[in-house]
Amino acid sequence: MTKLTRNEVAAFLQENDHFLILSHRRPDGDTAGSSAALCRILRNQGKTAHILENPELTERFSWLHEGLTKPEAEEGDILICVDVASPGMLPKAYSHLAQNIRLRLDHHASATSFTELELVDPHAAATGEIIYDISQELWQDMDSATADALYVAVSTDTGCFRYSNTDHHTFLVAAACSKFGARVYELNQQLFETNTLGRLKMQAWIVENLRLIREGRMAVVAIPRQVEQDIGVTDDDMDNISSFPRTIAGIEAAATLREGADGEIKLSVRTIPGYDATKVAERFGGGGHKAAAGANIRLPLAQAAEEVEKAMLEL
Ligand SMILES: [Mn+2]
Repeated sequence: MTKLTRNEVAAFLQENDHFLILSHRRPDGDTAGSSAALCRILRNQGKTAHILENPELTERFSWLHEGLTKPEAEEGDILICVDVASPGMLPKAYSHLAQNIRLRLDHHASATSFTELELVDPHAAATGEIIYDISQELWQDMDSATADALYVAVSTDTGCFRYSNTDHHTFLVAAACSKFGARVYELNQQLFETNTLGRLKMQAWIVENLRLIREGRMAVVAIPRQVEQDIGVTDDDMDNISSFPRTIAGIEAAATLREGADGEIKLSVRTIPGYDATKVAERFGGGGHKAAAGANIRLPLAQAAEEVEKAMLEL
């Protein structure tokens, strides 16, 4: 595996053609927005570029990929993945493509190198920041659709610029997005200022059912699938729900467990500076960032919650 600088990635993109961009499973705003922005930047350079259709993309972010996707990889495609920390983060349908990915653009501190080339910058709050830097090597201008996509990437991974990963470069990218026509107000309203009734009901359930540990400085909440079904929440309603328990005053670290349709437990850990969430996630084969990390656990929900609580107490 060879590590590339932003300049070298720009040169690689200029020298090649026929790109296919992959996003991660349970796509969030960063992987959806970064893949859309990269695809648009490449097309603006006269390249042929597509995003591989992500079967798990939900309504919240699917508009970003409109007109940019194709259903499968073709002979000769140059595969690039964005915001993908390990082969396990690829949608299951595409795990066989992992070994053919040429370039990985990512910002996860805890990650597994699996591509021929990579640019991984853990200091970037979002992969969108890296895409922006690369775009500056290729295209000083930006159209409004690219600006929207980059704004979604950067704003969602920083909780609308509130998380500890936010720095001057994050704002610089946001400022550029605004300058080039990103619908900042509309996107903020849509992504951060509105809640569905289902999401609020789920938050109420979490408040009633979370378990406080370490004298109330930590919380663990385990959400049975049946509860999600009874409340009637969608995946969009649950987007980044794991950041919610951490917003309760006094809570410094929170773990949220969700039971998937296949029985697999999805763990998400959120912490304030001074803690390392990856330490809990890595215990279960996952990873991520210091402030936000996750893993998939193959245990019954109650047992998984117990194991997670033990790991949290060791933080
Ligand atoms: Mn990200």
